[in-house]
Amino acid sequence: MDSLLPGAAALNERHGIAGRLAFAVMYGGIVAVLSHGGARAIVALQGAQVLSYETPDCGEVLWLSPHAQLGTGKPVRGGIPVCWPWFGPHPGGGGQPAHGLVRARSWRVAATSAGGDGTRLSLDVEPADASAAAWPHRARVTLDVTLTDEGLVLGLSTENLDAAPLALTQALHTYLRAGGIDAVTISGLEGCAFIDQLDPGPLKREAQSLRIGCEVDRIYQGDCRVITLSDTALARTISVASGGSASAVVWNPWIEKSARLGDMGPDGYRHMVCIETANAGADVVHLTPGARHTLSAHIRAVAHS
Ligand code: TA6
Repeated sequence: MDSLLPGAAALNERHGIAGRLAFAVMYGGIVAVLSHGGARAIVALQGAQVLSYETPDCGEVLWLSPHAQLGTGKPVRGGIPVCWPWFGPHPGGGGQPAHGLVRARSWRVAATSAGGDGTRLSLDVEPADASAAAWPHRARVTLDVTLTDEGLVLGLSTENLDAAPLALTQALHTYLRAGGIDAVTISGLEGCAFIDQLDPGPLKREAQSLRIGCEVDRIYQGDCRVITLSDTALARTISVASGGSASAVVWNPWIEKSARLGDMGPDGYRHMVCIETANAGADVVHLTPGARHTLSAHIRAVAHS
């Protein structure tokens, strides 16, 4: 984490909003705690990563590794990691980190606000100079997190500051909490073509709603704008609605990969499913000089009546 990062007290002085938005130290780093209408969200400045989203009716919506620790130089597993300016392995290969350059970077507080419609935090980051080799572009990237009565809304905006066009893939890599993997059904992908990352080859097509009973790693292409996870164990349905996207990712590492990852906890794979709002696969964002694109995710949890 950047040593120049101002402390929580200084951030509260400048950006805190009584009863709505406070900065604190949690998980070994500085986080913003957003409150609105009984709901709460926790956002780490490291990686602009949402670590928690709780609602009065449904409790914790997101899954977070039991080993979550900020300031280690490694991304935290869980919550909503920001994958930017590439999704997955670096397009050019080589020793670049998976899922881009900003997950372990310290982001800057750009603005905060609170009103009847919600509580909002804006964070931005200048990609490290070291990125010049990995991604030779000048761009401004901002994450807006808004906690409202209708859910948690994220907007990941990229503005091309260069005189040349740029190409971008990205994702809001949302880890949803599940009561039990055998109790969840994923809908909204029926009929969508997908890249099976575990079985590369021609596109496959989703025939029906999805149950998870093995490792799943799929990049869906096309109109998958509202994906829902129905959870009979937690008696709730979580919806993820996207904007600025023509792709989505569904991932569960299952048993063997979880063991290899080492930060999933003893049976973490049974209690999470990633439903990721993305520009991935063939869904590449091309920005001309001065152009701006926003990838948005609206996450909402509703208790079963
Ligand atoms: O979004 C799915 C995926 O690309 C998987 O292939 C797996 O690598 C996952 O992301 C987690 O990536 P990470 O770099 O956070 O371990």
